[in-house]
Amino acid sequence: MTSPFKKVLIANRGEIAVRVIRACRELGIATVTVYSEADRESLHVLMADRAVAIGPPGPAESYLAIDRVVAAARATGAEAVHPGYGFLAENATFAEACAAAGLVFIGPPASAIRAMGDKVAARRTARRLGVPVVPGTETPVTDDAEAARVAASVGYPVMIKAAMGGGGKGMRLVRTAAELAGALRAARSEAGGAFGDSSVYIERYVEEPRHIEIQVLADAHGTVLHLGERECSIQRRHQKLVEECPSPFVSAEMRGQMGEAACRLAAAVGYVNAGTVEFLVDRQGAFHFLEMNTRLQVEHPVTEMVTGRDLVKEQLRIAAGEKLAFGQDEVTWRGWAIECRINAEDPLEGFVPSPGRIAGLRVPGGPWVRDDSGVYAGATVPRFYDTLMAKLIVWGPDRDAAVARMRRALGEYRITGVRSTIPVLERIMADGDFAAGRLHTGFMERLLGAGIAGGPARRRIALVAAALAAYEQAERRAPAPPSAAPSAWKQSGRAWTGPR
Ligand code: MV4
Repeated sequence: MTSPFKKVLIANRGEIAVRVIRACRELGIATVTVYSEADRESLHVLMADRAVAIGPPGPAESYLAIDRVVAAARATGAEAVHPGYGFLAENATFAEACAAAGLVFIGPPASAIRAMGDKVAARRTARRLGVPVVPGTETPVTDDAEAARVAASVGYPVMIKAAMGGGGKGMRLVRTAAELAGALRAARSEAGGAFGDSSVYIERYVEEPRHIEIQVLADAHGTVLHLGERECSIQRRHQKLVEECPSPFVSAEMRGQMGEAACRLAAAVGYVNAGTVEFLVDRQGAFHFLEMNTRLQVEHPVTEMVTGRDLVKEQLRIAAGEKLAFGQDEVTWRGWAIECRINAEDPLEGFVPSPGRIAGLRVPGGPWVRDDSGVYAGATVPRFYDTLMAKLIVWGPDRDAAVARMRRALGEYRITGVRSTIPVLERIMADGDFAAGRLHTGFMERLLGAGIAGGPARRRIALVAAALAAYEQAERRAPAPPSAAPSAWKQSGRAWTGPR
């Protein structure tokens, strides 16, 4: 078998850079990574064949600096660049800069990135193709009167979203006409600040939606196919915590319909490489196109485990101009996979980042357990980047087996030195609604609202209120010193590792 490339530069860091290095190595491709001063001893640097220092810790001067990344690829003789996710992965200017420097961008054409980057244009494309979209505007809304007309016609509540946004940033829920003008102003200024474009659009609000996305693969020879769905409804503030494949809600018939819609959309914008089409699914089970992510996603491993296809290898082969070696009828789904995101965050302190040195680390293993990690014992989690340290992925013959295996694996996980999301992941896996597959986007609010212990929610809230009142009274009598050790309450919470 011939390698798609001889040498690839990975323009990323952390677990995804490691994931791409692994695929390259199995294909006989030499790897180069870039790194910032904060990542001198990070795992992707230790694992790559070569690593190039590109600047200070701030992403704007390193991982987002197009000229520095391109220069590193040229200097090391790389033929192609894999952007991972985040950073420059959905930057059309970067894709063009790679091409101008004679480098293959391992991702879609710049034109497809742009076509999907503008969410209003993407909605229009979907509608033109007969792909269901949430009722709303076909062009960005400019003045208050027009917004009021649109909102009244689609019906309240509505959502205001940034045209160049995505992933939930800059969204505003508007319940009544009276709130509209203020929300519009706030959304515009937020969008302008975050995306450099203050255009916004309006959609009818879908109550308690589920977030289900379709993985697509397209080659440069006109084949577009899908690898089914991922269920991503377990999120907190638009950060996914748990993903699974398949979704407990999706029948073979619905998978076929969503998959066909996703492929049609990808084909219409000339998509090539791996991409993901996001849908909102309402309580009646109807799906609506939301947006397309023109990159490899964090949660891609669950699709790999169930379809048996290596998405990063497919990306490399597609970028090298190879034809997809299988057809839609050869894509099959076997068993169930679940992914948990192990973030350096403190779930007992509102999920604040918990960067620092990992003192101790013991990762789970055993049958059908996959550890996609960017860290090691002794490594430092820098404070400059996102908090994802590792992903824990398990496979089982059915959903119950996968949940049991994930609970077993989380129970084996030990990380010291930094706080992690493991305790909250254990709670999700132990939850009755989760076990029953009753998932929706309000799941985490309900779970976190329920507090640390078990029992009826209202009683626990009363209990916490009483404890707080007693604490405040004690505090007034004897204020705690500023650097006091964590209270017994917090310590017991942190020590809690879930039902065994
Ligand atoms: C919505 C919605 C309800 N109605 N759009 C959040 C992420 C971004 N990609 C879109 N999001 C939503 N869009 C309409 N018209 C509710 C959400 C939403 C959500 C979606 C998926 C998963 C979790 C969520 C949490 C809050 C809001």
